[in-house]
Amino acid sequence: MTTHADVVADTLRRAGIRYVFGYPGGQNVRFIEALHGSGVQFVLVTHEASAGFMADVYGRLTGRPGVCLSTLGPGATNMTTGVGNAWLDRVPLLAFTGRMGQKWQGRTVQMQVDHQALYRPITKWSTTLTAGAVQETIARAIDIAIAEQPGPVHLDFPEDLAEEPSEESLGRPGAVLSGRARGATVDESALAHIERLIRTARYPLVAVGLSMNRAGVAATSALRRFLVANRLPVVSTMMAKGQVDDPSVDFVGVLGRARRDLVADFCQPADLVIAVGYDPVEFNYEEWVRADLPIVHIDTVRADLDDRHVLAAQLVGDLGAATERLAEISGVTHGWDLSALAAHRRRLYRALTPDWPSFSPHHVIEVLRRSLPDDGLITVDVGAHTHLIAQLWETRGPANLLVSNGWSSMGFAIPAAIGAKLVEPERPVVACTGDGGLLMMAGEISTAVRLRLPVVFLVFRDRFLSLIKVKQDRRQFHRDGVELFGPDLRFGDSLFGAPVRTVGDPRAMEEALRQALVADGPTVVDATVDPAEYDVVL
Ligand SMILES: Cc1ncc(C[n+]2csc(CCOP(=O)(O)OP(=O)(O)O)c2C)c(N)n1
Repeated sequence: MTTHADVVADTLRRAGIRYVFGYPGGQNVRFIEALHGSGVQFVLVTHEASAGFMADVYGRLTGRPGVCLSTLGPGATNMTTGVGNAWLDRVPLLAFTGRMGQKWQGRTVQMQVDHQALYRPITKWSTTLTAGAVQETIARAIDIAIAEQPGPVHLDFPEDLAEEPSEESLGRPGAVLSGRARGATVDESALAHIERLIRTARYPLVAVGLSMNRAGVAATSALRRFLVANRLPVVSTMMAKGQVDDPSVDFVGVLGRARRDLVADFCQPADLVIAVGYDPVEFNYEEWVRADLPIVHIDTVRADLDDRHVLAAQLVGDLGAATERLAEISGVTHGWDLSALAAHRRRLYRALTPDWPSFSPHHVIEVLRRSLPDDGLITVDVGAHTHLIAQLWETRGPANLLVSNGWSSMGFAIPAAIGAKLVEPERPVVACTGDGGLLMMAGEISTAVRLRLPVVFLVFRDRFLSLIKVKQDRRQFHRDGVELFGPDLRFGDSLFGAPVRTVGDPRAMEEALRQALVADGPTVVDATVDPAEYDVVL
């Protein structure tokens, strides 16, 4: 007998999906049983938010929707934090929630809330699977999830439907991925107008954003050709950094992060902003572009800009096609002093690496960079350490740094690293997290132990929610609610069986990383740092 749950499992497999990350309730057991042996592996996590984060990373790295699963009510609410990440970081994802049988709809029932109302604000579509339309609904959900801008779709899966026999035949043609929905044409008149604007500007500045991460390697290289041929200075958001922080490119720095004032100083003369794949969800135009400074917006969706700002032109559509055409523009003359750019980069580096006597966050970042191979991938949590990593870390490639920045959720890095290691087992993967982020997601270290995943969990252990402490200190407020634990707290030698290596200086950290990067299971590198430098580097 083929159940509706079998049909779901088969449809996911045929869409090329290999994992469902989740935390079950009684309502999901038939679905999990259907996944058994189906080619789609169920990965148990320790909190549903992690299931969403892992599915998000699966979506980022593969371009196919990541899939997560929870039970109803509290499982569904827990999972929203991870699903929201895919919503604001623009990642294709399918979120399945179990539900009571159809006869209980609208009744007062233990654990039951309105899942559609819960998921509507953080998904592109929220619906319920129904008999006879399972393959069609999932195929549509996948198309919606991957269409620009990508995002999550929520699918409620009633318990009785999962159990019932289905009339749908497995592997029915036409019910699988129909491919990424992308237009490949370029609006010629907008492009010609943009080229005129670039050629007449005296100080054209390029800004790159996270949509470029979805445009593929050919688009990255076309963008770089355009930048190199014309020697145009470029800024980026944190998520897009890997697109352009390359020695071949005139990279100024990351917007809105550590020592943003120095980046802004260099950009001061700009008289045109050419924004490529710039998604304001990471950092609004209004936060850094003067109202009189014209903006050219090239993205998959229209610009979100207030009326005081000048949108000089916009080119909306496929970024692969747009960047290819930009790469044809050469011989742009401008007034930027590129020797001043080299001096600016040195000044920025010095400002981010103050001569500090104690073991400090920037030392941790430098040791990690020296220790991690070029193809290494880091996932980054949210906190003071994030600001410093954003500006200081050399990414050495577009898909080497994963962070939650549209959603900006603490707790991302640990599950994200687990998801990344499952998708790309050959690459070294390091999760960089504050101690606050660690405490939120510590349970997932047991997931890495169970799956025997050699992930390095690098903790910036500074005892505080430093980003919030810095904000309190600057306003001379009390340091209430930001101290996580006292100086004497010890992590112990292992966490759920993963060795913990506590380090307090660069040499010890280098040695700990050397061992962790060749280990056959997870390691926690517990870097005890002095957060004092955050007062000057942020
Ligand atoms: C889920 C969530 N809760 C709260 C915040 C607000 N927040 C941003 S950074 C931060 C402090 C992070 O502390 P920690 O993980 O120790 O990193 P640190 O700032 O010390 O580097 C907080 C509370 C958030 N972004 N996400």
